[in-house]
Amino acid sequence: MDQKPAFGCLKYSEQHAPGVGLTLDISEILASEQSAYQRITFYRNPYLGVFFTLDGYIQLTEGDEFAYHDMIVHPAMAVNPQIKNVLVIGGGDGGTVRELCRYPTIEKIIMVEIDERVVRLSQKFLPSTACVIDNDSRLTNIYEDGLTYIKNSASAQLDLIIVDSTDPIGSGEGLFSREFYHNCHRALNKNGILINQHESAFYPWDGYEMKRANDKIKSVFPIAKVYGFNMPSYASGYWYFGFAAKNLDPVSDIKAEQWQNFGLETKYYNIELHKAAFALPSYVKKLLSE
Ligand code: AG3
Repeated sequence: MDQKPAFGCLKYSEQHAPGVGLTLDISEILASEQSAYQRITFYRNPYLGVFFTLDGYIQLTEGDEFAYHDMIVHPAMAVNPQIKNVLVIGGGDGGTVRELCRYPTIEKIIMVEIDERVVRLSQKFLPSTACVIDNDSRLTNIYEDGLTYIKNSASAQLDLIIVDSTDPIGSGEGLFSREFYHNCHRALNKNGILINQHESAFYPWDGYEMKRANDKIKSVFPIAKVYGFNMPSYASGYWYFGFAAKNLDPVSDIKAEQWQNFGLETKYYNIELHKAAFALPSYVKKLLSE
């Protein structure tokens, strides 16, 4: 993390718009394989540390994963600090379950990841995110398609579902379907919350998917908002999660004091930022309301 940028070395480049992209120096290619579901590649960058891609899109870098994983977990926990029973779909790198495991009050976490290879490679090259996998008795790992898992799950049992998915292409596509959202609604109890990876708004192809997902979630859940956060390694540097619920509003129902009593140190998340994250730029409001 403290090395000067290198010149003339191997580059990783990802296109985000015509003529616009993100380029990272590669100091090492750690692994590259085609699993049953996707091409998985792990690299090292001298500044951002280890990063990995699935089918050519960056999923996380050690340098900025704190923003993603703080924001996928802590807002829901601040809205309902009584959450005990959690389902995570995707999230094979372990960052999401790492943050969940910091709450002593959470009793049970099931992580359903389609691709065991993502988990095993993360355990090898990303111990900073994969550290709780196989190490916390509250956590059960299941290697299955989240779509199938939720279809067969019991009704009204879960306090929280987190969908830490890839983009809606390839193996992640079903996790953006109306059928999937219906099953999530059924599996959640009356105070249940669904958090999902919600793409981004600035570039039109991401914005198209963001709106499509939001329209479907709005037709299933009475409360369906999105909230944003700064994510330097993703397209436009800004990304969104969805917050959907049957009953709890993400801003007016926040339990600030109770959350603060957990005493967690967080590098990105705090209560003031929580409220601000749900305030959207005008062009995003327009995109989602049209
Ligand atoms: N999950 C993938 C987020 C979406 C990435 N998309 C993109 N870069 N176009 C990240 C997993 C972190 N636990």
